[in-house]
Amino acid sequence: MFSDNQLADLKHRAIEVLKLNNHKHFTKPSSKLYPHQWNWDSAFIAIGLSHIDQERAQKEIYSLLNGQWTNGMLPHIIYSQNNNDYLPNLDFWESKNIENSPANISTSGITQPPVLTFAALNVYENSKDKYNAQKFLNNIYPKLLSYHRFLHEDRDLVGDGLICILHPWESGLDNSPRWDKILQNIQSKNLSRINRIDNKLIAKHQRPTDKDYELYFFIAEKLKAQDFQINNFLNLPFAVKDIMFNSLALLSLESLIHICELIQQDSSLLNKWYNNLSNAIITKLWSEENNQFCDWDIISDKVIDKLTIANCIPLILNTLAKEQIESIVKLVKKNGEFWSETGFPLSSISLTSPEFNSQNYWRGPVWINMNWLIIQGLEKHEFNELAIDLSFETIRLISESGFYEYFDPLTGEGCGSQNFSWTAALIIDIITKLQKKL
Ligand code: 2M8
Repeated sequence: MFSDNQLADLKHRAIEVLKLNNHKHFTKPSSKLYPHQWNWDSAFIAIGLSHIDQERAQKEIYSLLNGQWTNGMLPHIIYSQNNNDYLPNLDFWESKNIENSPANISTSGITQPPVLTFAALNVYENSKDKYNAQKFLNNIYPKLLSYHRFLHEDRDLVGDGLICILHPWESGLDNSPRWDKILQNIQSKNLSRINRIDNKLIAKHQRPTDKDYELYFFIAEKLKAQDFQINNFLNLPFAVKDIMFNSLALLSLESLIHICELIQQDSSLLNKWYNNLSNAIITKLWSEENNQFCDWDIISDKVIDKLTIANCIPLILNTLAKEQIESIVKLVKKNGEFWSETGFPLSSISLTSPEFNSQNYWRGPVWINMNWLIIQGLEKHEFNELAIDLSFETIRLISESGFYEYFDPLTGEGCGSQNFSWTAALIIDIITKLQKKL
């Protein structure tokens, strides 16, 4: 379907995108729309970089960890100074006033999906200079451990082993319809109008609504008012056991246990967290009624039963039952819920869902990190042919449309920002692995 030269050429173009977005020790998600360092973006970016420049991949992760708080929290944004072209800007979080935050770095006060530890292990595995990579793992291990302690202790709000997110931004899938009901139920007279920058750079219909933004700021203000420390979750506007976040935390924990073996550290505490989280995902976030994994809203104490690609991300886990694997594979294959006969896979929500919108952000478009995670899951459970088909469709989409942030699943049209870093980084990973197989 693609010649060796075509694959090499696309990879070369992807490397150029990462060069373009390189900023000192990290890579911006895109140069104008996202001019700072983002948490899970950097993890995906480090995976791509690990194939082409080990030193830079390691720097990407060191830079992210520099923003870590003393309670282990890894912020979703680490701000570069002197750039006020993004909202919320660094002053909004007032992180400098908070004891836990790093002294000389401005960060947000919330986190993002935990891909970092998985990425760090990938960087080690893809490295040429293993001596240096081992040193890297030794250096970052205490920070990774404290990060996971934060997730498994501070964010296990109910005490059942599952991690809670406190803001739609923490999910990474900001305006996913999974959050609609919770956001609709927030009754407040204190919503302030936000003078947005994002929708002046990108077509309005491709971004969240003004109301979404008002609610995002409102929820963040509430968290800020309590210094991002949670005493009573019932007072929070938003608290969810997010199925994708928990699956990524388990994947990352598995990587941390592996890192422990590589650098000869004791992993007994990690094994305890692993067993708790793994059992909790399988028993508490699997809905027999819907025959799918679901999120849980802890404030209303109710299941969230939307069907989005996030509900399929548990496929990356080792610990699923056969029926659970089969039900996800049925959803993600061609002519399933996310891949139409004539379109491009995988849409971010079910193509038949009433909320489906082919160009609006996380409410329909294809995102390359979602395809990439599903490819990892398919490979893990040996659906190799489907993994290769999805890899080639992802390559086709980018080679026809460019390195966009997201894509219309019906037409393939590129949406959001151009020259988007994780699109470039993950296609480097996909192509490199295909080149080894073919
Ligand atoms: C998007 O989120 C930011 C807020 O964090 C935004 O819309 O301004 C999301 O797609 C998120 O997952 C991503 O990490 C971030 C940067 O690419 O952009």
